[in-house]
Amino acid sequence: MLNVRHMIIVIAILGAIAVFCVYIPAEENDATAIAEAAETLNQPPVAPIIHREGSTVTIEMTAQITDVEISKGVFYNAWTFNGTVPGPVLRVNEGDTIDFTLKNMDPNVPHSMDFHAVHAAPSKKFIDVMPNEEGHFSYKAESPGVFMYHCGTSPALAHIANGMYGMIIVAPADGYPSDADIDREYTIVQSEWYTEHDYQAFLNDEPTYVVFNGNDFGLKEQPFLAKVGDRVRFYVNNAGPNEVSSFHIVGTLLDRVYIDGNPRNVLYGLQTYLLPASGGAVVEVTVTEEGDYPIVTHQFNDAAKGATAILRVTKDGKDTHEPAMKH
Ligand SMILES: [Cu+2]
Repeated sequence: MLNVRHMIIVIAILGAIAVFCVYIPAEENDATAIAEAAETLNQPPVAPIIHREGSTVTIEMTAQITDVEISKGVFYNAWTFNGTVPGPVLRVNEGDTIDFTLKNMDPNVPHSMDFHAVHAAPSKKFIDVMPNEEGHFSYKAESPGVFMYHCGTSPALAHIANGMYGMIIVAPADGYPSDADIDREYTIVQSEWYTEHDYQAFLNDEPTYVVFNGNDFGLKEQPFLAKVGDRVRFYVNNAGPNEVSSFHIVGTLLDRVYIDGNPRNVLYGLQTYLLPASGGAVVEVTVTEEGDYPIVTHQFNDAAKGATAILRVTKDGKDTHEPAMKH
């Protein structure tokens, strides 16, 4: 038999549990619930449809749920653009009109598109596209550069941490002053992976992996390649959502950095360039000797969590297929 004192203790415990539940932010409940609803889906990647007519570029992308390999044998049930993380690299020219369609293949969650490359009223042009529907939007790309795009549906933190981001390059109308010197070009998107669909981990900024181009192994197994003496251009973007990137290439200097990829924002001879969350840059380097040049974020806790790539320099620019240098 419970006596009165026991009853009071039980009621107090139940009350405390009730109060605790009430104080879990609604956002967190929403994010967890919608993630659980989608967890059984694995939709094969759908290629984006991109074509140009004069100065109008038609781009059709999908929001979809796809498993992606973030470390060897480790898969994340990601929310994606077109089934890859990062999403496809988009290239348009300064002055182009982007005629954009987002098809939402996710049966459970609305998604949206926020292009950092355009002027647009977010409440009209970056709005949610409901499950199994499509949204159509038109923008002008008036500023050249290297920009992030991402899903901005609330809570944006969950949509970005789950994989919905990528890079859009708006090529300057008159090019970069250094165009004629460049021998090859590559793209790098830095981002974080957290415990799968764990909104609290996203909030706490506790990434399990920090990666270049979506995983911690691809750019070590298949290094970027260059020939001795080449001038190499990297289009870089830091998708975050939470970390900054101290972008650094071991064994060379950043001869030129165009901040956010705008040719008017040029810096010379840097050792490291700081990319804020969402920030981009065009980074140009010269490689003078054969060998492996690690590319890192110089925040070495993040480099140790995966954000390392290799630029392999050989006599003929072909891969030696040797194991990559560790850093
Ligand atoms: Cu989304």
